[in-house]
Amino acid sequence: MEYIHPDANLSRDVKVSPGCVIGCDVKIGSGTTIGTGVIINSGVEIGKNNEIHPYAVIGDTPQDKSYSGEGGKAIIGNNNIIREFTTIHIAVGKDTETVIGDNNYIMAYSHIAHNCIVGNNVLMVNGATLGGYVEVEDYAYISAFVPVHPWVRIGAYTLIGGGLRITKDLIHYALAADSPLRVISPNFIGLRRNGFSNERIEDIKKAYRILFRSNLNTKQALERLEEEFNENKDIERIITFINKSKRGIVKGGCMIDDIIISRAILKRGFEELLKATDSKVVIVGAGPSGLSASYYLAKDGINVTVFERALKVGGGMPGGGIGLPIIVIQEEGLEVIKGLGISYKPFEEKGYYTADSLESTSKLLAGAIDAGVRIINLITVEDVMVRDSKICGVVINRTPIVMASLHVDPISIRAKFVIDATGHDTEVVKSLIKRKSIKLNTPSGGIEGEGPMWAEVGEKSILSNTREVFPNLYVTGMAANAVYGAPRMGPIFGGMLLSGRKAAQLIKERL
Ligand code: 48F
Repeated sequence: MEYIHPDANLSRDVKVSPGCVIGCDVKIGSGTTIGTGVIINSGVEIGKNNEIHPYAVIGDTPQDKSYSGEGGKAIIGNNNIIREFTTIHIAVGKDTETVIGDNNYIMAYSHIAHNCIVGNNVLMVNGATLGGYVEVEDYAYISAFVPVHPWVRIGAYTLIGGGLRITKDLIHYALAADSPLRVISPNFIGLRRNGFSNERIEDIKKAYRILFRSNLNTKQALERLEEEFNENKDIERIITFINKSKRGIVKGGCMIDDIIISRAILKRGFEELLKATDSKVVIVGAGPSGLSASYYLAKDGINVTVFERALKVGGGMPGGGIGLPIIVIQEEGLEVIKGLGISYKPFEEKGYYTADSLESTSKLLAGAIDAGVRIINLITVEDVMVRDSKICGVVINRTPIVMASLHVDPISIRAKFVIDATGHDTEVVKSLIKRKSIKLNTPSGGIEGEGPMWAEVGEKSILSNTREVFPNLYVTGMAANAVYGAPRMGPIFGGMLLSGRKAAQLIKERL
């Protein structure tokens, strides 16, 4: 049997199921149904057409130590659905209220603490829990088992992902997820469902970008919003909401957006290529000699671009000898190795040192990049530019285009000096001498061709072969020996590094 206090004021058509207890001075409006075992305590006013499901407890005393029986209220509007075992408490403080508006759907096991203010059309999924004094604006969607910290304010049309703790104010229209909670984007689906036009959504998106994606702090971002949005009610709501915030707002954090990733790649990638179009020195090939030359030039503040055909840089260095990741350095090369912080070990025979080929490649590369070298990979230099019988740039194309032999035109890059560091293939020099009129600064006027393996001679001759082979075109590394007809030398790398350094010195003398 139910118990209804004689002083309770229920409209005539209110349906009360068995096992309910309804206290003194409770008011319940027409059309409301009350399920089995519901308890509604003194101080509660409920409007029309609400559905209150079994075992909900409405109007119990606040779970707040400061409450001393002063008798606050809980006021509930119309058309709410309040599901099983929901608890809603009266307010702390005389003449104060816990308020729930209209058309809210409060699912089973939810809790609305003392002094909360819940607007209209709010959805609280099972187990959502509002601490004391929480304010929830219209159309907010609070997913299952979200604990909301006392005093937090949740703006209208927001969505908070399931099980996530919210301890700061959440601005209007936000979709919040992740732990710790962050604003992912505007709640696009919620906004569209609730009839927001594309223009309104676009403006909200722009405002979010200013708030969460610019480098402005909140104060600066609010100023920018005020400047940029004139009489825009949606944005004004956000501004007012943030200005009133005492707890601070849930921040945007770093949002991962696929299109922003694309834009970042395109913008920076093209910026670098654009800068490369006017380089002081272009080095073709990011093998050891090319990287070494680039390092010594950039260290002196010279604008250097290295174009590398391959995906990976380092040329023949990372492969060491027969794929064992070890290279040999002779005494003379140690100075460069030490300068780059590469570790080395003396071998049993005097004057030979070994180093890890991967460490050597990485440190050489890092040294060059730190010095300011611009290295662009997957670019093949397929020709040179010549004016007044002098080299004045290179012609480049994307390696995949070249590999696929596609008929796609290349573009030109200006440079005061070019270094051919393409190794055995001497590709830059080869592209130059395709023209019959061209004569190189070699005994035959052409490429002399690389000699068979002979490290002793190869390492000695490489420095004298590192020179200007045609006006403004230098050769370094294995390309130098191949052009001037000296031997190859296998996995000994001191000569390559010193050759790069010499090429840099020769050019610096002319700048
Ligand atoms: O071959 P590679 O390492 O040349 P290196 O600096 O060093 C030679 C040693 O590795 C080794 C040796 C040791 O005694 O003899 O062979 O003289 O690096 C040359 C780089 O140039 C790139 C190529 O992918 C490699 O990474 N390259 C070649 N042709 C082009 C190019 C081109 N046309 N455009 C851009 N990069």
